[in-house]
Amino acid sequence: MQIQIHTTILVALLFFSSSVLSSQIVNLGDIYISENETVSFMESFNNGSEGELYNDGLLYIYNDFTNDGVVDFLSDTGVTNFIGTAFQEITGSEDSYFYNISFNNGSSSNPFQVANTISVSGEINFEMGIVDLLGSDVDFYFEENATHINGSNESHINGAVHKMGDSDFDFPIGDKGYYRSSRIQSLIGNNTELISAYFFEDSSSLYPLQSDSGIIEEIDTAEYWTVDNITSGEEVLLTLYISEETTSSGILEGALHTDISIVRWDSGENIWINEEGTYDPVTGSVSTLIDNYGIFTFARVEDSEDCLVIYNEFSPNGDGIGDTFTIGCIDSYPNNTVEIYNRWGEKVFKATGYQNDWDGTNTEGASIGGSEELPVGVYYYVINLGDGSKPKAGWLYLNR
Ligand SMILES: [Ca+2]
Repeated sequence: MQIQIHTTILVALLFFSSSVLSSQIVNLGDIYISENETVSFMESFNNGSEGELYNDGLLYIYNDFTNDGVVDFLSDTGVTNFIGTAFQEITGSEDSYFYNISFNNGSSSNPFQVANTISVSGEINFEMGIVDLLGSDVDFYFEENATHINGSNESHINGAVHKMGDSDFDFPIGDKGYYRSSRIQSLIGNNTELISAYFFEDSSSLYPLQSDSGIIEEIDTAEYWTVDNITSGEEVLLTLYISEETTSSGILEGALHTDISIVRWDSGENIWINEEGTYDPVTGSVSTLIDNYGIFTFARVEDSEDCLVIYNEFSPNGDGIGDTFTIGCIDSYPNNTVEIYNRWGEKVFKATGYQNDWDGTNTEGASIGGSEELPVGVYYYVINLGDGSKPKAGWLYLNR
């Protein structure tokens, strides 16, 4: 039996079982790990129904972790490190609340087996090891403004991730060893909870290609995402990334990818709906505004707008090359409106009857980066052609 407690545990009541095969730590009291303190649980840790564990310091968990009581934090400082050398079960009857988490276990591809609800409010560092959520009722919550780093094929969440609040978010999700993030952005806030998961599964029998309009030519049957919005009816910009490893080869044909759309399975009609989308060659992604939710994947559609090309990089530096944001054939749509937003969702430009003349000037008084000459960076465009078609939205890169 080893337990390393480098500093004082306040009011701790620990019972140690004597069995060598099933040695574990059972907490029936209060453990408070303060900032700058380090505690390690070498054996299985069981937080009993009376137990309370608050981590504001450094906690290292080398084995299984069961919470039947209270696991929480008091200040925004704690880091809980799951760092085993064999499978680690994270389970129990009560939800566990952490500030920062690090997952780092290279003992197998899927070392983290999670069977209870986990909430993170700070940052998750996906160092090594896939986090498997066991069962459809196991939830993983990113609280408002929680973030993550280092997501990869080797480390991400396999299951349904909830994201609270309306900040931009890349869901750190994947399946069968592929990290396949979905990205959501609320250009206009008010979203309180979005949920997404990824499935690297053949969807052709569950969701066969049938569409009402007939313009969908081929579906990506190799993979799909679920995206659900608890805030009914709110619109978000959904971005999905094309992958040569997982996306159907039929979708990847062609060099320009201008015919790739995002499609949504309508479970009422049992058909795929074309949600349209614009391809971003910089990130290899397709973005579209959605206000209906469910199952999404890529499709190839009839390319009916050969002339309408959105050049989503421009360099307003006065050298005469690409100095304005240019949309091919925009003059065919005289009733168009073009809106540009910065990363914080503030409008920086708006035009009706746009004529390819915007030079990166802030015309709407946005407060962040709000000098007249907008800073280099990523912006978002929303283009409404004014012909009854769905508005087009995506990323815009401003260089100088
Ligand atoms: Ca230029």
